[in-house]
Amino acid sequence: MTIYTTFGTLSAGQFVRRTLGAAPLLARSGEKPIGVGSTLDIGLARASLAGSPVGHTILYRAQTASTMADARALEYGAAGTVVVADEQTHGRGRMARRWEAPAGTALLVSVVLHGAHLPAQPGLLPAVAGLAAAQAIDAVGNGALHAGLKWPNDVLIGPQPDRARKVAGVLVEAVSAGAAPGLAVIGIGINANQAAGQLPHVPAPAPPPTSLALELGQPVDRTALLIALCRALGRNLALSPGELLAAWRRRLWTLGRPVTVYLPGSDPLHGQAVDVGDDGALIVEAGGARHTVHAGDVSLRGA
Ligand code: BT5
Repeated sequence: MTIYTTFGTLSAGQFVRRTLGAAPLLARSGEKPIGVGSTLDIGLARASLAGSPVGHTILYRAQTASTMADARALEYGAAGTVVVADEQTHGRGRMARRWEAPAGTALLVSVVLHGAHLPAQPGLLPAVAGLAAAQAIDAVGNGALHAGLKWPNDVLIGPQPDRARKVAGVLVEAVSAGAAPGLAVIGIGINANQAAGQLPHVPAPAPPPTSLALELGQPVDRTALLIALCRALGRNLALSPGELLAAWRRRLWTLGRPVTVYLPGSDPLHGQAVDVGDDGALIVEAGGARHTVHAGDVSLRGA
């Protein structure tokens, strides 16, 4: 059975488990925001990434509605241009959801890609981006953090996959304009230095949020995280589809686990995630049949 659930056919209400309100996210009384003092050094990032496939050009916004909109407005501007913001007033998740992060605490990045910079299968862009986020987290965590991926777009931190917390999210927006080569914007939000009270309330079954600082017990350098992320994105875009899929499969905590897939307009599907296809779809075995899931929400269940 094949289930085609493109983002375009979803109604916003079908998957929104909770849309965050407009209330500002404040640290709990007496709790100091960990992120204060961790400034983004855009000059250092520009110098470190000069000539790199991703990040050769960095546009910085102290505040913006969404880096996705800024990157999209660049259209066919140089592929690999990065937009980074300290604060988003309308940060976007998938399917009309919100992405929330107090000013100066997170890494909020979008990258514009087109033409030869895109993988042959656009369905593999979440792999490029999710892997890069996990690799950047590895780099700043000096091996102390163990980041894994939950299909299609969550970056999680242990201890166990079904009890892991979401430290980052990936959003891929593909734009096709007639006969013009494809255009895509990759968005990545990494919770770097939020204190516990600065993270949004996220109801189950979505994974609870965390930040790198909470996991490490100390603030992280967002500039180092930005540089590591851009380098990892450039490396992943240069991989062959086979290499990319192999690296993604190794990081996907979803594979080999019991999962529940939330599909639009139908009952949740309970099964076993067995693989990802060449096009990035998740293959789930349930009720003796193989289901190919192209978009949706997946929660990991205890084994
Ligand atoms: C995502 O969507 O995880 C994609 C997030 C992409 C954010 C980046 S930031 C830079 C770029 N510019 C943008 O405007 N967006 C991208 P999704 O799987 O739909 O998850 C969204 C859900 O995660 C929300 O409905 C909340 O439940 C939860 N959430 C919101 N903020 C969060 C946070 N900071 N950490 C963890 N979970 C969060």
